[in-house]
Amino acid sequence: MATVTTKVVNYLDANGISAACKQAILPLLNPLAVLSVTSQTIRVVWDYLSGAQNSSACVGAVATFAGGVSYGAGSGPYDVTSSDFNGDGKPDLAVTDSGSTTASVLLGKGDGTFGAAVNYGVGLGPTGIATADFNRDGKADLAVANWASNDVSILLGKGDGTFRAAVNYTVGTNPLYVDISDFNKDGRLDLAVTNFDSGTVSILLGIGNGTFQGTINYGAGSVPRIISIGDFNKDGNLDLAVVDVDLKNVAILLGAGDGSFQVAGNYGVGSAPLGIVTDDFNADGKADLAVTDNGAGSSISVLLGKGDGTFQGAVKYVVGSRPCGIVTDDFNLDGKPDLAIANEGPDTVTVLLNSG
Ligand SMILES: [Ca+2]
Ligand SMILES: [Ca+2]
Ligand SMILES: [Ca+2]
Ligand SMILES: [Ca+2]
Repeated sequence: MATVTTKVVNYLDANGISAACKQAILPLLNPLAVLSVTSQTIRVVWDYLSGAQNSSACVGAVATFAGGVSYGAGSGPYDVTSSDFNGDGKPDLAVTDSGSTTASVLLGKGDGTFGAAVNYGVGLGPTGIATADFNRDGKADLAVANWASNDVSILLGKGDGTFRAAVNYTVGTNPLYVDISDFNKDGRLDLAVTNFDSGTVSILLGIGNGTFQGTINYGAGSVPRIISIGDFNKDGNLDLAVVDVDLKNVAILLGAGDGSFQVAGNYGVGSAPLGIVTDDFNADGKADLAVTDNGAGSSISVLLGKGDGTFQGAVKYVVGSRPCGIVTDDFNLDGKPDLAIANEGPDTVTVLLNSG
């Protein structure tokens, strides 16, 4: 990212947005965008990007994020993921209710609106949530990290928008975030979970039928928060970049390709790192990282990868105050990955267009 253009856009009416920013998500995904999760509601916008045919139209579309709609979820909605749970071709939402023991599913109507939430039992104080097809039946399933019960709930989708009863797997202390990939390259999806208060990442290898092998924990610093997955040393094995809010760095855990990981470096990224994404921002074929600093700096750090699992020092870009969630996508359709950052202070989104 040699140079960037900053475009700050106000979104929604600012009520309660900052509460939502604590989760490092801002999936500006087609065909809907989930902007935030407040104390009792989630807010979504529909996709203003689809149909944009040129860069100026598309950037203008980003600036029209003003049309937020709120939907009731459960108690203390924390994180959200999206998939087509009932197979009607329209994306749906699943939200963790951190103040209770449920995850809420809201079925999309395809016009940017959603039906009423249906709650499914999970563990205590659910935080992170992710979706994929764990049992390979073509129906989207859910994985939920449960902060207060120190486990992960797996809910297998029935394909009609409903889910089977949760099966729980013990992880570390206070799991916060869950992500999904095939770490041991057996074609079966696995889980990576950050354990906020045990300084570890739990890896659960999938068996492919919706169940998982026993949890294996890997040291990942002090207070791991969010994970971004990529192949940072270009060996064909997936690696982890783990944001540590206590050590104020990103830990790189290189994968051996068998589901095991080893810390291979740490990189300072500001005073209170929070959100992280990976992509090849400078088009050199090597995966890079972008990390928000939720502290006083009003900046994000971009770490350019060297392709061997190491990274150059952080280059900072000014955004709004207290940036939290970050996503990468090609917002102006020029083939280069851009960044969108939710700013907790002013309740804005900064879009950094990649001109590098
Ligand atoms: Ca499934
Ligand atoms: Ca696997
Ligand atoms: Ca690798
Ligand atoms: Ca790169």
